[in-house]
Amino acid sequence: MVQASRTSDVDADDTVEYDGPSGGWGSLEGIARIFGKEWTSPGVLNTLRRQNKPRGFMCVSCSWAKPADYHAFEFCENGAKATLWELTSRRCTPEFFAKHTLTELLDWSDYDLEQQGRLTHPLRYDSGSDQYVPCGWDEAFQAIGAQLKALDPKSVVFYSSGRASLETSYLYALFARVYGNNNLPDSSNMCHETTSVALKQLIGAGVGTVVFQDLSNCDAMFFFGQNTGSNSPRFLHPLQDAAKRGVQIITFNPVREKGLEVFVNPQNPAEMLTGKATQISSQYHQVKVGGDIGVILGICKHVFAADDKAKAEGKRVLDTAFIEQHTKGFESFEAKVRATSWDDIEAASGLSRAAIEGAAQVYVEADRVIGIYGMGLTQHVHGFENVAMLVNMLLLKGNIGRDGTGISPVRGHSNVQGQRTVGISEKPELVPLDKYARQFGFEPPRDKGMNTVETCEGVLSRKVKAFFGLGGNFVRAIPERGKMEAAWRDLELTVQIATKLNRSHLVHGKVAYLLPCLGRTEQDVQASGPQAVTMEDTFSCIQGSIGLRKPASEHLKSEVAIVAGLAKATLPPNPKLTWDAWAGDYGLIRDQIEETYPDKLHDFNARMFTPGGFYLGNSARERIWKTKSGKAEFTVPQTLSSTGFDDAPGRYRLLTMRSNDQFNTTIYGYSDRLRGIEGTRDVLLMNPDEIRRAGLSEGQMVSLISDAEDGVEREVGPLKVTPFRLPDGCVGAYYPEMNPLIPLSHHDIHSKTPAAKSVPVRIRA
Ligand SMILES: Nc1nc2c(c(=O)[nH]1)N[C@H]1C(S)=C(S)[C@@H](COP(=O)(O)OP(=O)(O)OC[C@H]3O[C@@H](n4cnc5c(=O)[nH]c(N)nc54)[C@H](O)[C@@H]3O)O[C@H]1N2
Ligand SMILES: Nc1nc2c(c(=O)[nH]1)N[C@H]1C(S)=C(S)[C@@H](COP(=O)(O)OP(=O)(O)OC[C@H]3O[C@@H](n4cnc5c(=O)[nH]c(N)nc54)[C@H](O)[C@@H]3O)O[C@H]1N2
Ligand SMILES: [Mo]
Repeated sequence: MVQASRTSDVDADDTVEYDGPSGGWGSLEGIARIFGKEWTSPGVLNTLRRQNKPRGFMCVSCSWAKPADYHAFEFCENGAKATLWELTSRRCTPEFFAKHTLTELLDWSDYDLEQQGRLTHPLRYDSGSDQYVPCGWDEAFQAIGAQLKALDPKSVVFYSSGRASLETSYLYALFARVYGNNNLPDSSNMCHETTSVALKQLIGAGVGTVVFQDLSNCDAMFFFGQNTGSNSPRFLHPLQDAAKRGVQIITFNPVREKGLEVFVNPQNPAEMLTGKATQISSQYHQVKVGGDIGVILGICKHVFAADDKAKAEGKRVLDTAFIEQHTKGFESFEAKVRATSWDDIEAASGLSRAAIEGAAQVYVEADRVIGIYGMGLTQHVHGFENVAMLVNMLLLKGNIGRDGTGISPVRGHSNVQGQRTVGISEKPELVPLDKYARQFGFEPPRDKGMNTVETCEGVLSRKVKAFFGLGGNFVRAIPERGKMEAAWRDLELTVQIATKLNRSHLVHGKVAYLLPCLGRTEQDVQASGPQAVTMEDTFSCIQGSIGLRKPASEHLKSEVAIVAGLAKATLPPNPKLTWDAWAGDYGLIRDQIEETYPDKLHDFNARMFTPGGFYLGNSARERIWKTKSGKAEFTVPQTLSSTGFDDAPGRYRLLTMRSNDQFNTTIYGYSDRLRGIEGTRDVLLMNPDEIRRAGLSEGQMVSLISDAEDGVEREVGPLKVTPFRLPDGCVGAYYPEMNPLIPLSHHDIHSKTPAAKSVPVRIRA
């Protein structure tokens, strides 16, 4: 095996570990294990062959780029799993619901619920039998519409998960606003909201500045808290190319993630036969959970020291011209960095000064640097500061707005970034409401709506009366499960639009509907013929997607048709709101989107099949800073730890993780192959020394209790103590099982993103 690490802080000997590379044969076996022979049948292979290609369909898993010069198979292990999950031959029919009450199904695991397969019929909750019973579409629309008309619009919430297309999202947001609110929380509120808020404030653009080509033009990449091997595996190809070019890849992650260590390209027969792996990270630093502010501050401190030295020789490390012309707040940032001691930096980060300086020297020497990150930075109480520190670091050497440089948040859901582009937001200032008013002849609500955490608060305080879920699994993805599920029962109305059964469909309001929709792989035929939809990837490129599979059931409707049907049944007639025509021809929806957003989405219908997608542009990439000051802004960190709580004896930092066998709350199976954890998700990961210090032993069953100082009892268990290479003081366990431990108030201060990566817990033996 290739030795990936130069800096390893925890010994591998006594821990569970997978000794294969990411990719390779293991990834093919990973697919076969879950789907058996089903996955190599011709129909399925033909579908997979069209995945992520021009005029094909865009993967329902992550939002990684769909490049114009694609591979023969432009899908990865987990993209294939996500597709196959939708293509399953299993069906969750009215007969299934006739056999099980919802109370009974509450005891089923997430895995078992989704294993029932695709939903086939629109369903209404029958309180007499405590079951879902089939109902007609029109009956559902009329009943929901009548109830919405009777409710105060401000008490209704329209959630969306980041999978719905641009066309659906645009109509959904329009429906909410004409109805009378901006209550449009989305999965991004639990995910990269930190990014949207921080980057908007600091560089004037709420999304990443990097484009796909930059990956081929950079000299170094700094990777913080993103698990490429499981969550965006197609990213491993450009990473492998970069590593082979000699690009320095410097990783900071409390977990030694396989995909960031070694990779065998499953599409390269020579690599597959010889097992020749590429080392991905040139340095791998196991930072303490919540230690990134300290790390990056240390990097910056070394940059200043190197700059002092260079000055003596008449040179500079800092890009002083850039700092002068383009930034604000440099002096106070510099003062703070110089004043912070290495002792404090080492304590906060859990890394040695030498290790941080080793990483920083790469930054000093590289001309073009990209900063990449995921949930490891965003899901903390001081997540904003995490992102701000990465911006600070990049600004020091003008690493934003040049080819081969920039900041690159790796977005999650396949269209989560796109939903924001077309109006899904609870923040009215981010949406061109005046345009909506003119275009559709109504007065849009101007007051701020509820985001995810505020929705939860509203459900608890009974201010929220009705909840719509456009996809997703809200009650399972949010924190504070105990209180939330109980309060959910008091909602007057819940409506879920979904492909598969999940827990959010069981935890329902007094009146409840479950409306089954087409998946993205399926053919969507409307009045004007077969339809296409569009998605935006993590690099701000928009591309069309066409499904060709026969729908899972003849009773399914498209998401567009469902939203249009609900809107029509709810809203007073308005000749400018042509819901039927829009549902009959999605090209007409794109015309409306173009009218609302002419700068970015002009010629939408003509450009939607541009190979590789068409680029929306990014002002910060052009060094136009749409911030309050008109400059890119340095931030002075107020703390070195992003956890938001103090260390205390017996208190651990819990990081909640995704396995290689899951997509968010969808559990495909019980193998976290790349981490060597097999057969169960009920584990508590901690390093062997920590196990001993806590007086525990390997294999012992324990539970975790929340250590928030709010007096609420929260406990999850039993969990099996499992030795795993993690820094001292940190423990790991799986999302969503651990969500009951996260207090609702434990979120990023600025964006309210739940702080799922550093939760204060204690162990109960
Ligand atoms: N197969 C698959 N693909 C997915 C998903 C999925 O569940 N399964 N989910 C999709 C979605 S919605 C999203 S948002 C993305 C999520 O993708 P990621 O952003 O990769 O999110 P996570 O897997 O939650 O964890 C990120 C990494 O952060 C590390 N980490 C935790 N705490 C810290 C810290 O304090 N500092 C640092 N530096 N690192 C830390 C963890 O060890 C982990 O490797 O993936 C998307 N793609
Ligand atoms: N502790 C902890 N909590 C977290 C996180 C964490 O890392 N740790 N991560 C957070 C993040 S990043 C996110 S994005 C959220 C995820 O939160 P959500 O996006 O709400 O959850 P998902 O699990 O992605 O939703 C899965 C469900 O979507 C439905 N579905 C699938 N495909 C379709 C479709 O095409 N149309 C429709 N209408 N429905 C469909 C299926 O019914 C499936 O059960 O969770 C957050 N919660
Ligand atoms: Mo996400």
